[in-house]
Amino acid sequence: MKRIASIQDISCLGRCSLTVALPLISAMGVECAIVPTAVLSTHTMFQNFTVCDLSDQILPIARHWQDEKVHFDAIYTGYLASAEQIGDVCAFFDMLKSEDTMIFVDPAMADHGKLYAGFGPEFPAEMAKVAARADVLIPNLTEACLLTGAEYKEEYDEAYIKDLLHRLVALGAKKAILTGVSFEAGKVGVMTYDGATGEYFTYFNEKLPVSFHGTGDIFSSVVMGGLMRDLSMEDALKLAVDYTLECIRITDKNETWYGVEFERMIPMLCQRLKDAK
Ligand code: PXL
Repeated sequence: MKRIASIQDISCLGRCSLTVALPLISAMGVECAIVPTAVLSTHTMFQNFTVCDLSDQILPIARHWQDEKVHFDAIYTGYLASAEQIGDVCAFFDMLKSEDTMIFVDPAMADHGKLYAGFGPEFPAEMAKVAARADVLIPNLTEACLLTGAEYKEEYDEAYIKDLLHRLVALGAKKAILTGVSFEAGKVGVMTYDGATGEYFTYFNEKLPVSFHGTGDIFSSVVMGGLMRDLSMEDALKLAVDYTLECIRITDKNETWYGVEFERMIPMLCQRLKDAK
C-alpha cells in the first residue's frame, strides 16, 4: 500500500485541507499520514475564526519519522499557516524525501484574484520556495500569478495560460497543473505542462454557475490519490475534474462556505479506480 504525508492545516469545520485530503486519499486506498500546520475553528472565509499555529511541531515530527525510517511515496503540501513555516516545510522534504518520493505542492493561498485573509503580500514569495521543490505543482490561476509575478486576468487566451505554465516550471517545478482554466463559456478544467517533455494536456467538463469553498483541496487530493494508485497523470486529472463537478452538482447551493458534499460521491471515486484496473 502506498503511503503519503500531507502537510496542511486542520480547519475543524468547513470541508477543506486535511478534513478533505484524509478521507479522500484514504477512500482511494492510500495511507495518508498528516502533519497539521495549524488548527483553525473554520477555514478563513468564516468571520472570527480561531487559529493555533503548529509551526513548532513540524520539525519534531519530521525528526521522529526520520528516526523511524518511515518511507513516503509522496509528500503533499497544501495550506501553510505562515511565512515562518516555509523553511521547516522545505527541511521536512530534505529529511523525509527518498529518491522515489513525489513532492506534490498545492500552494493554497489565494483565489478569485486575492490572497486569503491572514496572508501578507510577502507570503507568495515564500510559498514560491516550496513550489520550486515540486515534482507536481498545482495552483489555481490566482496562485500561479502570485507565485510568478504575472498579471491576473479573468479574460484570457491559450497563450496567456501557456505563459503561466512556463513561468511555473521556470520557478523550479517539474510539472505544472493549472486548475480553473476556462476557454469557453460553460466549460472549466485544467491545462498542464511537463517541463521535461514539453508536452501540454488539457481536459474540460461542464462549468456550473456556482463557486464552493474547498473544491481546490478536493481536486488536488483526488489527483494525488489517483497518481498513487498508478493512474496516468491524464487519467488522474480527468477523475479529479469529473469528481469535483459531480460533488458540486449534488450539493445544496445555499451553503457554499461549508464546502461540497464530497462524502456522498465517494462511491464514484472507488468505482472509477476499479474500472481503471
Ligand atoms: O481550501 C484552502 C484553505 C485551506 N485552509 C484554510 C483556508 C483555506 C481557504 O480559505 O482558509 C485555513
